[in-house]
Amino acid sequence: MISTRKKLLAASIAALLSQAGMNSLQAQEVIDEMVVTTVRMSEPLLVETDPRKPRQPLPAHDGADFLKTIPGFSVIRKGGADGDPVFRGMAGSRLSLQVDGESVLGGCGHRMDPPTAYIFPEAFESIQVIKGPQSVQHGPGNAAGVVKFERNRTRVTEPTVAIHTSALGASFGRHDEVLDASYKTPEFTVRAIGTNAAQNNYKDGDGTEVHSNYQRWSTQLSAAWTPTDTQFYEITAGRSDGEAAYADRGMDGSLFEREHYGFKGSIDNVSTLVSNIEFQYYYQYIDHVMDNYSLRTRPAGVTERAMNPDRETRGGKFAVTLQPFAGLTWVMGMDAQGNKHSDRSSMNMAMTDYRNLLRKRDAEFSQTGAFTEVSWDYNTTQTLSAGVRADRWSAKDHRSMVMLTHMMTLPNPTTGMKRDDTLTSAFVRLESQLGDMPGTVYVGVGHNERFPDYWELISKESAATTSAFNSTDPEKLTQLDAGYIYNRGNLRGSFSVFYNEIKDYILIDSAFRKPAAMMGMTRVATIARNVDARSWGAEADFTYGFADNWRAELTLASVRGENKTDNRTLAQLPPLEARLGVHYDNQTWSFGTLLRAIGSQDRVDIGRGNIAGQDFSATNSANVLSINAGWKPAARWMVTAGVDNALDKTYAEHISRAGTDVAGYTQIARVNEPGRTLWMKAQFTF
Ligand SMILES: [Cu+2]
Repeated sequence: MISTRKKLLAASIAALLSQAGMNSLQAQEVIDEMVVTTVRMSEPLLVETDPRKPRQPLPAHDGADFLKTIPGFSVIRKGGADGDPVFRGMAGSRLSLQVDGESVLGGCGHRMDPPTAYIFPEAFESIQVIKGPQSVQHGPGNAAGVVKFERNRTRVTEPTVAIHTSALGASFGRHDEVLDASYKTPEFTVRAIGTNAAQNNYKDGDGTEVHSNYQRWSTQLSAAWTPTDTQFYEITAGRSDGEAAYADRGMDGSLFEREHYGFKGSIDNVSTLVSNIEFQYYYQYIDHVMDNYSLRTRPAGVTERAMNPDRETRGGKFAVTLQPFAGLTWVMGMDAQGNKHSDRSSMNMAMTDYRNLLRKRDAEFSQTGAFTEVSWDYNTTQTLSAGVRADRWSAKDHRSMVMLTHMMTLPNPTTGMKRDDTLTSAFVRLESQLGDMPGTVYVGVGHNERFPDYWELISKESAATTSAFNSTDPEKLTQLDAGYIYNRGNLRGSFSVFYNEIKDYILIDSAFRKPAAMMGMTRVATIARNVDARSWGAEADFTYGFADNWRAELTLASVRGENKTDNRTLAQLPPLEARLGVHYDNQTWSFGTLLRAIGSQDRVDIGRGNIAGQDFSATNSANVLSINAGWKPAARWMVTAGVDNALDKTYAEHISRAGTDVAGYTQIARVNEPGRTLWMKAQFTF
C-alpha cells in the first residue's frame, strides 16, 4: 500500500516537473540576476557564486558576509565586520577556506580575525563551496566543507586592457571602492587590484547605536607569464590592513595587517596521459593588534591595554591530473603548510609599550598531506568519485606561562611539549541521472579527521589543567550526504541532506567551574574537551519562472545536532531559516523583494559552543523584508540599489555574540543586525 502511494507520488512529481519543463522560459535567463539574494547548488555539493555581483542583504566588505547568501551559511556577528562564518552549524577550522589555493589563518587568540577577515571578495571572480567532507584535494580538515575564493585566468589573443570598477554608498556612512585593472598580451599579464571600504557605527531597528565601525583596504599585484595556451606561471604580492570595533568584547581590532607572496604554475596537456600539472608556494604574515583605547573610550580607572599576536604561514602544493582514458580524471598530489604564532602584550601601555617588547613564540604547527582523488563517468548517466588523503600533523607548545586573565598568569603545564598525529580522510560518491526524471541525484559518504587548531590547543584550558595542548584529541567525522538537483525549463531546484556522527567533537565549554587559587573558591574557565556528537540537516532551493521575466525563489536551511556525551543539544546551531523572493528582470531593469524568515531557537546549551561563540540564550523568530532594483543601461554599466531590513526590524542572528558594556553606548543583549539600510552600487566593466 505504502509503496503504491510512493509510486503515485513519484509519478505525480515527475508529471509536475516535466510540465514545468515545457514552459518556454530559458533556465539561463532565470538565473542571470542583477542582484544576488540567493545562491543555488549547481552541481552535486557544489555552490558557486560571482562575488562581483551586488547582493542583498548588503554584506560587510569581508569574506564571511558574502557567504550568507548561500543556504546553510550563517555568521557569528561581533560588530560591523569580521564575523565568523558557520556552515551547517560548524565553525572555525571545521570549514576550510582557500584563497587562490592558499590557506589563511588569523592571528588573534580571541578570534577577532577569522580567515575571512583577510578576504576581500570583490578582488576575486568566483566563490565556490564544496559541501561536506566530499573532496580531499583542497587541503585537510574540511569537515563542514571547503570554500574557495578564486580569480579567473583567460589567455587573450591580442593586447587587451581590462578594467572592473565599482563604487558603493550606503547608510551609516558606508562606502566601498574597488578597482581591478589589468594589461594583458597573449604572453604576459600584469594586474593590480585595490579595494577600500569603511562604515561608521550602524544602528539596529530600535535606533540603538552598535559599536561596529570599521575600515579596511587591500592591494594586490600580480604578473603572469603564459608562453603557450597550456602554460601559466604567476607571481603575486599583496598587502591589506584595517581596523574594526567590536560590540561583544572589551577590546577592538586596531591592526589587521596581512602581507602575502605567492608563486603558482600550471601546465595543461603535458602528455596524452597527464592532463595537468600544478604547483604553488606561498608565504604570508599576519600582524594583529587589539586594544582598549584606539577605537573606544577607556573606562575610568582602567589602564591602556594592548595585545599584538602575529602568525607566519608558509605552504605549498603539487598536484598531477591524469586522464588514463576518456571519462576518468585522476588527481594525485601533496600539500604542506606550517605556521608559527607569537604574542606580546602590555597591560599598562603608560608603563610598558608593547612595541618595545620582544615577541614571544607561543605555538608552532605543521602539516604535510598526500591525496588522491578520482572521478569516473563510467557510463553516460553515472559518475563515481572517490578520494583518500593522509596528513602528518605536528604541533609544539612554546608557552612558558598561561595567561588566565589580564591579572593572573600561571606556569604552563605543557610547556615545550610536542605532539604528532597521522590523520586520514576519505570519501566516495555516486552521481546519477534518474531515468526519465530530469535532474541528478547523488549520495556520498565521507570521513574527515581534523587536527585541533590553535584556538583549541593553545587558547583554551583543559578540564584537568590550565592547558588543553596535550588533552584535546583530533575530531573524527563520518557523514552521509545525499541530494537531488533539478534543472529544466523554468524550474530549477536542489535539495541536499546530511547526517553525521562525530567522534571526539571538540566542544568549547566556557562555563566550566574549577577550583581557584584561594582555598574553597571556584573560578569559571573556558576549556576544550572532546565529546561524541552528531548533527543532521538539509538545504533546499527552488527557482520558478512563473511568467516572462518573472521568477519566484525559495530557499530553506535547517540543522540539528546532539552532544551525545552530555545528552544535550549541540550548541551554536542556527535556527530554521527560509527566504522567499519575487523578482522581475528584463535584463535592463530589475526589481525584487526578499523576505527572510528566521525561526526561533530554543535548542541551546548555555555556555557551550565552538572557538568563535557560545550559546547564552534562546532567540525569537524574526521576519525581515528587503527590496532591490537594478538598471543595466549598457553591457558595461550596472547600477543597483536596495533597502535592506525595510521595516526597520530589531533582530539578531541566534549565533551572534552577546553585547558587552562599551563606554558611551547602550549595552545590547545580543549584537543586533543593522536596522533599515539604504544602499546603491554602480559598477563598470570592460
Ligand atoms: Cu584580537
